[in-house]
Amino acid sequence: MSTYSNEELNELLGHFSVPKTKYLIKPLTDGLINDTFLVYDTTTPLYILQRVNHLVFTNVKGLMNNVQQAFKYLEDEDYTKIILVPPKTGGSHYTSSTGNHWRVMTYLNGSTAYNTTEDTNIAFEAGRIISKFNSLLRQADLEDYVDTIPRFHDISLRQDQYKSALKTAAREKLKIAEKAIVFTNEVLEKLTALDLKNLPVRVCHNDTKLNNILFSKETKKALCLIDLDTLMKGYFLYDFGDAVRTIVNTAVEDEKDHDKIIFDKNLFEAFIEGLAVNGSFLTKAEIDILPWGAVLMPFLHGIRAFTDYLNGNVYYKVAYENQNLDRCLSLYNFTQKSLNHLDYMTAVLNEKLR
Ligand code: GN1
Ligand code: MG
Repeated sequence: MSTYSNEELNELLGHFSVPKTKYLIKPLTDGLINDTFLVYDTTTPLYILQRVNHLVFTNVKGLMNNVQQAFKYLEDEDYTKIILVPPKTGGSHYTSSTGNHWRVMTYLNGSTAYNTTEDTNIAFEAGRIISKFNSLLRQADLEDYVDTIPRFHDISLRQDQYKSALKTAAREKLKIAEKAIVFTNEVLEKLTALDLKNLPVRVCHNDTKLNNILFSKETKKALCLIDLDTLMKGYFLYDFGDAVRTIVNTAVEDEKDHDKIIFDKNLFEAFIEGLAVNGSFLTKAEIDILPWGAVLMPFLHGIRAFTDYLNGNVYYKVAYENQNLDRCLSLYNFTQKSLNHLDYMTAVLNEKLR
């Protein structure tokens, strides 16, 4: 993350409609793309200040349009609202003299997020809030949403990017990643054969990992989804798969000890029961393909991390040289576990979601 002093951050925050005082501003380091800070009024966290990475999100205006459009529908007694704090000059974000785009949101005090869980109540709550989110957005008009990252979850695009990275990668990297290359080719064959054309296009979150869900610290109820940057048109199986890969897998995304990577059936079933609370919006064709979402999404993130490893870590933030390879291998391990559980997932979905 780029480094900013407390003074610089306070100066940036001063461009927004917030009470004038000196805030304490601390970085949050979970995201891999944007720079995120938590703003405290000495001890109470009040706002999130964020720099949108415009190298990844080249259409910041479109992105902010999508977020604002969606906020109109994300109103419900079972869904906690987050408010975008406008800049003093109007609009949705502030562009600094260096060309960086900043935004401010209210922070939900008493909320928390989890990278992984072993708690079936959390898995249930995650399912409930994701289906609430998707069902609230059914009212949205697809035409109002901009494709800010075209073909974001398109496996053919990720395949092409991977193939070009292979061509330029250093030979020793190819040697280290030999097994991963074999697995990539095997799974690509299956996933590029999937026919998604008949699925309904919806406004999706497109990054529904567990740590993008806020929970109440006190009641452990899910409050809402955060990080709406990739909110755009998509298929529900994307949101489903991202949730499964982070809720049903009890290990973190870059876990090196693959013995810790488990497809936990209790968590899966609890998650589906949560989905079923608002689940009637799904069509038969969507339910039928959902198990493949749990294969597609860990694989897709795996191949993207792999590609970035081959390219020399130009996209994701990394804490050490081979972190993208570790992400890839861990995500591929879970992909295999989802492949082994396809029939099981179909049986649970048929029992609980129809
Ligand atoms: C990125 O920065 P973050 O964590 O919100 C990525 C997602 C991946 C995620 C991996 C725009 O999201 O697709 O799921 O890393 N976002 C983008 O954890 O590439
Ligand atoms: Mg994200």
